[in-house]
Amino acid sequence: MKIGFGFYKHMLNREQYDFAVQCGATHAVVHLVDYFYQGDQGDGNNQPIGNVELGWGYAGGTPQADWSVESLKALKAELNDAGLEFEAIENFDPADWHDILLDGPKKETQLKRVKQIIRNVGEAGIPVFGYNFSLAGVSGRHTFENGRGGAETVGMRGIDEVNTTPVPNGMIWNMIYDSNAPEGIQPEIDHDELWRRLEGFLKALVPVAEEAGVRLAAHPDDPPLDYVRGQPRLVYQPDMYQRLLDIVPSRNNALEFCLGTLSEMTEGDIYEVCERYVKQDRVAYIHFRNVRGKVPNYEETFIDEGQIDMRRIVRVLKENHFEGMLIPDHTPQMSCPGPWHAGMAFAMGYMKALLAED
Ligand SMILES: [Mn+2]
Repeated sequence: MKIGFGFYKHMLNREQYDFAVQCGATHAVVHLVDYFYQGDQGDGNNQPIGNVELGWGYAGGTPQADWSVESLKALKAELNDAGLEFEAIENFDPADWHDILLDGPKKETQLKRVKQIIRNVGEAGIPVFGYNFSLAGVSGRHTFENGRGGAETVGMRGIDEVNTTPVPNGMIWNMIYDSNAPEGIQPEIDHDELWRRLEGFLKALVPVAEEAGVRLAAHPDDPPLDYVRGQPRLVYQPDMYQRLLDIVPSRNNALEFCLGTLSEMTEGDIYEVCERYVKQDRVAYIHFRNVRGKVPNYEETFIDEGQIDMRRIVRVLKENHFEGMLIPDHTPQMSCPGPWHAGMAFAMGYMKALLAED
């Protein structure tokens, strides 16, 4: 197995790459769009864009991601030079696929655009592309000082207004893609309609991904509730991942397997769930993190503090010959001058020790 490190867009520099390598990372996951935070302190996580709980502002003010082959190859060369393999990109830009998610008028144009992105990613030699087919995105959580030692972490204490406030027109994935959209809220759709949209997306994209040598990897819904902000969710119980895989039976239709989110779900045994999907060879990579509780009452924890026995997960992975990458995804913040980096370094050291065991 490989140990990876995730870089947000504003972290794409040599100091951050060196930090990751010092933590034991050999592989990199890159976000070319900063969804959550725009930090200029270098510690990844300290300047929220917009309203943290109700959604983040777009991106109108930040440059669009550059998906050209040259730019991707240049980034790959930078990572390689620092000693990292470029294993995956995580997430499309809402500007590139909002009408695929919403079944809007630009859907066909945007399908062409995301197909070209996948071809470019393949041509640059990047083997995995993670995505989350979601309207409301990651939203509706609160921050608590509930990690060990009072560490700051995120979670939920029941359903409240941040989970039920409808998504306004012009917003997808917490980001405003059209600031001139008519006032009002997005029309509510049902689960069948959302699955129909996903089916169209996968049937169009997976053949392109196969040809490009790229594995599309789906993240489950975080938090895994049936509805968030008035819109349905796709994968909020472990079995729903199977439905997604069965739409197009291909190794290139794969999973960005988030242990934390899966363990927050109200059904399933996390070890059996892990074994079930790894056995099918459909797990592209793993968000290796821990939580305590189930939706709608849970919190993210330090890697050794939550309800998942991470050592047992590693045993399941080894028994099933999983060869892919693990990344910490996110961790509680630690009380020191580098809260985000300290949390990551702690998780990385723990992972490295687990993988070194027989
Ligand atoms: Mn995750």
